[in-house]
Amino acid sequence: MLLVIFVIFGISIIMIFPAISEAQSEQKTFVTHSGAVVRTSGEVLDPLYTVSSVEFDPDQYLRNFEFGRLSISETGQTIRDYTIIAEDDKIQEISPGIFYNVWTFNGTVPGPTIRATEGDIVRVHFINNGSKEHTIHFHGIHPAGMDGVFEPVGGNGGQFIYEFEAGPVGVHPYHCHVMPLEEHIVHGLYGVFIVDPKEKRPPADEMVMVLNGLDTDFDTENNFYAVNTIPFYYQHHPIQINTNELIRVYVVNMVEFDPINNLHLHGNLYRYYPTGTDLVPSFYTDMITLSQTERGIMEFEYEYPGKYLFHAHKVEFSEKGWVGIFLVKDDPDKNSQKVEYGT
Ligand SMILES: [Cu+2]
Repeated sequence: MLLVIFVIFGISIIMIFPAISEAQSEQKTFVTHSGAVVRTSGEVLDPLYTVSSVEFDPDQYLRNFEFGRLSISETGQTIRDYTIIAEDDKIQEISPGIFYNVWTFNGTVPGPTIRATEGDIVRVHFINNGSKEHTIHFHGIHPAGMDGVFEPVGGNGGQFIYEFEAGPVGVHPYHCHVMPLEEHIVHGLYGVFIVDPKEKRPPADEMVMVLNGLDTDFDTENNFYAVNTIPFYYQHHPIQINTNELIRVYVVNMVEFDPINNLHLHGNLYRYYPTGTDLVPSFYTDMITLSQTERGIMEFEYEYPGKYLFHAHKVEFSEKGWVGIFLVKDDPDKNSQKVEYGT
């Protein structure tokens, strides 16, 4: 009987105040420049141009390396062909309810991690499907004409082929170099380029961490910080590793606006190779400091299982998203599944 009264009461409330039940799922509706309609109950930052949105999986990005399409030159040199497409009209939900207009290489921020061996011919087929001019500027050694600075590639299908010999050994960023540079980088046009030594580094569980920030209110200060774009992602989805297994992290700092960033590992220390150019580590530490595009390789093993934090020791950054967890599992059989690379 009581239930019936409640149901009748509930229905009459909805009949008298129909807006109440709708208000809870109220959505904003936007008409984009292309005429498409977007609905969201979240905030929308920066103009929307299209409805295409980014599908970015930080778990997948973490251990994904692109070795290119392989061929051999007449002189016997390995050629690696990659295709990178720039776009500047994607929408990404970078935090629950926060939608941001990201500029992407191959549809994501960061763009693909491309990988070659020292001395290979790297050939990047660049297509600019954005509305603005873009380029790819690789850090490393290459001819002036391949530097991605003075030859902006026009939007709406402009093309350029970057070709150079991979080197030096290490981990290098690549990014768009069109002015105003800050805008092009902050919106997400960057990625990682790894050059392996001819005699490979020891097998390891390898991963890429791009430290980045998001200025969502355009006041040239970051509102969010992250490792691999999504704030707090690896805190909610800990990175699973094994005890006594060699872990190798390629870390690149792409945070703009803030002069420095840093990386602190809990319950452990790592061997650190600045820029990865030397095969002998320079430091044994739990703390590195990185300025813009500074990068390096960290190597470590965990002896004891459990959860360990890694984060910016600049506490403001970690509290705004730049924090993660390694979940170390005791799995002695895992050694047979070590990641092979350089093929
Ligand atoms: Cu650009």
